[in-house]
Amino acid sequence: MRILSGIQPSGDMHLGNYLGAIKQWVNVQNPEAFYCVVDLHALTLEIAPEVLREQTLDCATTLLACGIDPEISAVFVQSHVAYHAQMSWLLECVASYGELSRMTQFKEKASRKEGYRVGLLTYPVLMAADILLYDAVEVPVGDDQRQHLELARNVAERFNARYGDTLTVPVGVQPAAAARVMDLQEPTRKMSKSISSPLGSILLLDDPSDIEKKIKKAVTDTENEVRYDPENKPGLSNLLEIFSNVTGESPSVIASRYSRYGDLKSDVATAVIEELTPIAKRYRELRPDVAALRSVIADGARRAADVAGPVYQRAANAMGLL
Ligand code: AQP
Repeated sequence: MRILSGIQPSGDMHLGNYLGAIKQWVNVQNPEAFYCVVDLHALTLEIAPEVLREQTLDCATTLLACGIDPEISAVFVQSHVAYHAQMSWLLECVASYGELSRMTQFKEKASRKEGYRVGLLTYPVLMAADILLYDAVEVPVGDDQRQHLELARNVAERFNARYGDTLTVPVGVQPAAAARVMDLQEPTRKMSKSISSPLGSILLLDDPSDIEKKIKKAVTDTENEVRYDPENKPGLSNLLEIFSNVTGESPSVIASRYSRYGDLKSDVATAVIEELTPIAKRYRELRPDVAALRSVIADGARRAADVAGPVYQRAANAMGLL
């Protein structure tokens, strides 16, 4: 099945990226799956060129370390396939200013900085281009991307209504548990590369002792009943969701086995450490071989361009470009 998803090289990858997105990518990978490091998106916020370069390679390495097999799925860097930027312009002429300015992430990020970049407003259109260029049927993403995915669907439907049936309308797919992993210190906010505090996010390359410390210090509540209740007990429910994603059991069933927060935290820490240790090990093996990495992403870009080129052409023709 045709699948497309992406990740920004905007910082160190965390447990939310893995449980909400990358783990799903591994499970559904197939020769029609395209996974990209969306470096153009990372330019919407301040980022030093040398940092972006390194983080793009870090991010590609993480995908491989998590289990994406480049012999099966295509792993590539967004800016290496110029159709993304070209398609984005076509779609900017289909999307409306009003719908972009209503995006929650835009409002949040724009409110934090005066003189924000125009790309911060238009980035969801670039994301729509990323998806629609591949005729993606499914887009496995975390819950935080639900609104952007809806925009991609609306833009595709509007394009088709205006210019004839041209683009595939995709659906978003979320994991059963931990679709939105919350910050461990502020459990009403999602764990994020660009915003979370050091104690609030578990990084994929954290040492086991740090993972244990962060989970033990995770903010819960002043009650002592272990219960899955995201509204009233967001911190505890977040830990139960993480545990559920790792073990496959439902959060409520897990909760019923515990009477003390401390015991639950210990077991969550053990489960997360077991899940992440092989990933960190593989990452450390792969990351030094930059030539091999570059060869993987060059091959991925060729495969991506073979698919994206004809779709771009279809859209350009439909709009009347010569
Ligand atoms: N907390 C999360 N829980 C579940 N899934 C998540 N994703 C991100 N955070 C969580 C999913 O990871 C994929 C890549 O998203 P991203 O690169 O936008 O990740 P980020 O950590 O959110 O990065 P930033 O730089 O901090 O971006 P913004 O500011 O946009 O949040 C996506 O599938 C996403 O759903």
